Amino acid sequence: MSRLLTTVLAAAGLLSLAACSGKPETPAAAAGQPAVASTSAIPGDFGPPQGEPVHAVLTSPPNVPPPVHRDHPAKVIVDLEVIEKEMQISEGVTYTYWTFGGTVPGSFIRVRQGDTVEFHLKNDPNNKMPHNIDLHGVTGPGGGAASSFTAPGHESQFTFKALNQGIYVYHCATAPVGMHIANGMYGLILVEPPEGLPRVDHEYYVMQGDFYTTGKYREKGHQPFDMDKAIDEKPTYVLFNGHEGSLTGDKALAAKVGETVRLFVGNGGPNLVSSFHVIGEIFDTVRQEGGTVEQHNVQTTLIPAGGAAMVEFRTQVPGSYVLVDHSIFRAFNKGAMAILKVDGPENKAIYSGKEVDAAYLGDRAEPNLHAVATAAKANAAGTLSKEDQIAAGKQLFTGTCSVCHQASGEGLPGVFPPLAKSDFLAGLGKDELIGIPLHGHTGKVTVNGKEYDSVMPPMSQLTDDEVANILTFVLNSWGNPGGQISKEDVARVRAQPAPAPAAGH
Ligand code: HEC
Ligand SMILES: [Cu+2]
Repeated sequence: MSRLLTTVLAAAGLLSLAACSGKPETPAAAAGQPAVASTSAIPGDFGPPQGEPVHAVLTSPPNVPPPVHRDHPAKVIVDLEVIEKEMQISEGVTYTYWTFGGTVPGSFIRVRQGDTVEFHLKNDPNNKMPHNIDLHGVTGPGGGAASSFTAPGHESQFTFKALNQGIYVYHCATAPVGMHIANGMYGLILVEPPEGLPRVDHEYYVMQGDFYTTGKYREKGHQPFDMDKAIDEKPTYVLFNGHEGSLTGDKALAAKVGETVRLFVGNGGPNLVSSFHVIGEIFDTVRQEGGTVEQHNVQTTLIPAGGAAMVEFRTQVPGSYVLVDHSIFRAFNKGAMAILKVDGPENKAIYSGKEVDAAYLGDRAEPNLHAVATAAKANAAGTLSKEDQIAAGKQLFTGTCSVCHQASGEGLPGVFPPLAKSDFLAGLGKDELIGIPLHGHTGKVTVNGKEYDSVMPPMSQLTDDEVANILTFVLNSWGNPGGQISKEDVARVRAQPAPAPAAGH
């Protein structure tokens, strides 16, 4: 509205008034645009496309297409195909995603301000649902949604001029809109300023989204979408780039010491706002909300649902930098974690040493849950052996219990009791043992002649088969008495009321 007004005033030559008052303003500057000659009265319109039409380079996350490097507006053709497909959301857990281009988030699109974009949206004939696209970088009703409604096996076309520079979310807007977005239908389009963005060594594409499955976090097998959880805004997963572990282990983002990194960080939602933070880095520059104002020296930047930001920093010391949503349960208990691995020489003057703490990240840094997935499959097939359970339990123990009881099971003197050759553990009945991870433990315990009086928090986020596998591993390790716990045993104990905390405190 105000831009329109400015444009109208400029056309009438009325802005000279502002110039006289010592505050020169061009329509372009008023709209936060660089002062590039515009051939029409509409800011960001640099005239008709010139030269042969070009096909946009589309990339899958975390990759970003190369800079445009063009000094004139062009006609850019974007070909995007909607694909519905089953993929892994977490180790051993599958989900039916709806995608723009086969990935979550969808293909990254990069154009130049003033470009005329001819958009082709295809809906794969094997798909079951109609889809469309609303690009926040489009000026026009629905951001293209109404013009792009496409049934399976069809293709739609519409054209828009990219008037405003910035980093914009696109998403499906077909009813039920929330469900289409929750299934992964979002991505980013970058509209470069005419002169391009400042050069950096690495550009990466990271997008957060919240997911709603009928089963619990990491509950194995195929998990359908849960509409009730979505309406209540209670996600099962909060993820970067659509899958747990999509940017960790050997898929981590990479840079070298002294290099500059630009992250295009989007948030597809559908519900949550992201408190985007990189553990161990300070953002030198943030273009918050994807706008043109640059903010400096930022620790955590808010990325609204349906919003994006450009985040830039120079790496100074090597190590693993952890991208999180600093609403921190989402990082440690719902998957919102990614890694930027920086290689290069130490600089002890900047930072003394001791890298990522394994106990801080647990199995999250390098998910290695293949044994867990194997056990889940065997479980489903009814062929689960004690050996499968022990192998899976060992992985889960590393991620969950070893922070306190240590990988060796020896505990920490005076703080965390040992599980290795624990006489206390050996004396417990099956149900009492199962009750410890389910309900936690408080009050005095004496283990191998030493007294502990501390608190073990309940680990009720673990599923029945996870608890069964962990305890079977513990019972069969470090000189403990052996035995086997089934998931049915755990379900039975979980259904019982929690016992009162042990006497003695
Ligand atoms: C946050 C730290 C922490 C984590 C994580 C933790 N425990 Fe514990 N655990 C404790 C503490 C502290 C005690 C002693 C509590 C007390 O003083 O009453 C304890 C006690 C126990 C005991 C009884 C004492 C003994 O040594 O035999 C068992 C069994 C046990 N934990 C198993 C587990 C298992 C299995 C897991 C993983 C699912 C786990 N714990 C995770 C801190 C932890
Ligand atoms: Cu859709």
